[in-house]
Amino acid sequence: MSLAREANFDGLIGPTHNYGGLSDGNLASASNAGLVASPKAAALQGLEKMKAMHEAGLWQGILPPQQRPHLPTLRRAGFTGTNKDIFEAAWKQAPRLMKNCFSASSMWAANAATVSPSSDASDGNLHLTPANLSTMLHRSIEHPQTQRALETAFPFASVHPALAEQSVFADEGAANHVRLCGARGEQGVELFVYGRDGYAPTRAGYPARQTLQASQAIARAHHLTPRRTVFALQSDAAIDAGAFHNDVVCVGALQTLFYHELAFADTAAMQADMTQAAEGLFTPNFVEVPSSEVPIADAIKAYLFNSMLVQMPDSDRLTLIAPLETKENAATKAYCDKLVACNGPIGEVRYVDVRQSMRNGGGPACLRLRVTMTEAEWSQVNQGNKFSPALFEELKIWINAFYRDALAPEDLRDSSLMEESFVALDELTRIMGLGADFYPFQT
Ligand code: SUG
Repeated sequence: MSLAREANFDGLIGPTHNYGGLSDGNLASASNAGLVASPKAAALQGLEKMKAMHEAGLWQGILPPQQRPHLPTLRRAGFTGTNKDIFEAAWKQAPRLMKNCFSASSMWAANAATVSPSSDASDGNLHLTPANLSTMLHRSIEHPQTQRALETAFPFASVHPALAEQSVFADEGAANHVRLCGARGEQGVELFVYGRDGYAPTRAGYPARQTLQASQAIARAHHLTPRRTVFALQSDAAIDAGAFHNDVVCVGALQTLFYHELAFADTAAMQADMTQAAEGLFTPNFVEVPSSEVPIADAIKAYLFNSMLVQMPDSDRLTLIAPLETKENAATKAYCDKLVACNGPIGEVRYVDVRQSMRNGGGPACLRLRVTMTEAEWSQVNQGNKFSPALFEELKIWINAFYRDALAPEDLRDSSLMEESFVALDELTRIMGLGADFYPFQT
């Protein structure tokens, strides 16, 4: 067994963060559409969360934002000429497409990829598959740049291409994937949670974004051991209540799976399958939150489960890093108080302010991609992708210099936003050591 730990790689929030109302089935995105966003406050909130995790002694990484507007998508849609020509013609002829090309959605790094640590893979490699995010237009344009970002950050790992961009293979990454284990560097059990069979007729209600076929393909590509791999169906009730990803109603770490009573279509089967898959390795600890204590509407509004479940150094119980909204909701606050008072696996709840992201349906867990690595692997991660106090200071100055305090929907029509964003990202490639032609606008 090699020493291994879990790192959180957070998506640095980009300069075009705005409330576009682009995600059907994501209640926060729909209800906050058109609000004035603050890209500066958003990026600083994200950065403070990273700092807090780093200071707590956890491994912390950073993934860079993507180029927005995404001109390659506009070129594929027939727009030609200079960047400014494309910008102006696209706003005139295809304003909805343009709004999609402006989203800073790559901040939600839990959707960047599915990750399997080397201890789970029979070939002994760390595997990452960028998510095709094919259900939502604004997210479907992320994966080529995500792949580039992951190859840069993890030069030693097997970074696979995204799955076929088609409904049968719709994939949303780690937001629908949980890994449990006895100890980080040991063989674990990977739970893939899907919302639909890709070959079945489309269900009524909100879209189910993850298919069984996508999950199975990733498990195969990652060389996972079938008897240590579990597939479980999300419940329609959860999706229709606004759980567009499973991580809105479920989070797990080490032996503990913390989830809402309504998260799974068949909870007893999920428990039995997990217990069987973990046989000889560890005993899963299921912490199920009943609707009678936390109605699903409160769980989703307050994002209780979209928390990070981490083990702080020197602590034998887990810590839940929850959004402030969880503290402000009577039902979720009461539940958290009870959770830490009893002698269960979760011993502490800390609250963080990520309100700018929350208004688009992205809590603390959405903002990070978990990557379990050995110390040898961590030492090979690109230095510029690792959080450090010096990088924090440099990024804070960079954000304060380039990001707007306020961004209203009509501000997206101003081509100077594109220009200043590209200047900012160009500077970021230097700060993070990402190489000279990292973004499409640089080539
Ligand atoms: O895909 N919101 C994101 C939120 C992703 C949250 N991630 C996890 N649960 N892991 C989404 O729906 C809204 C963008 C807008 O409306 O402007 C958005 O894309």
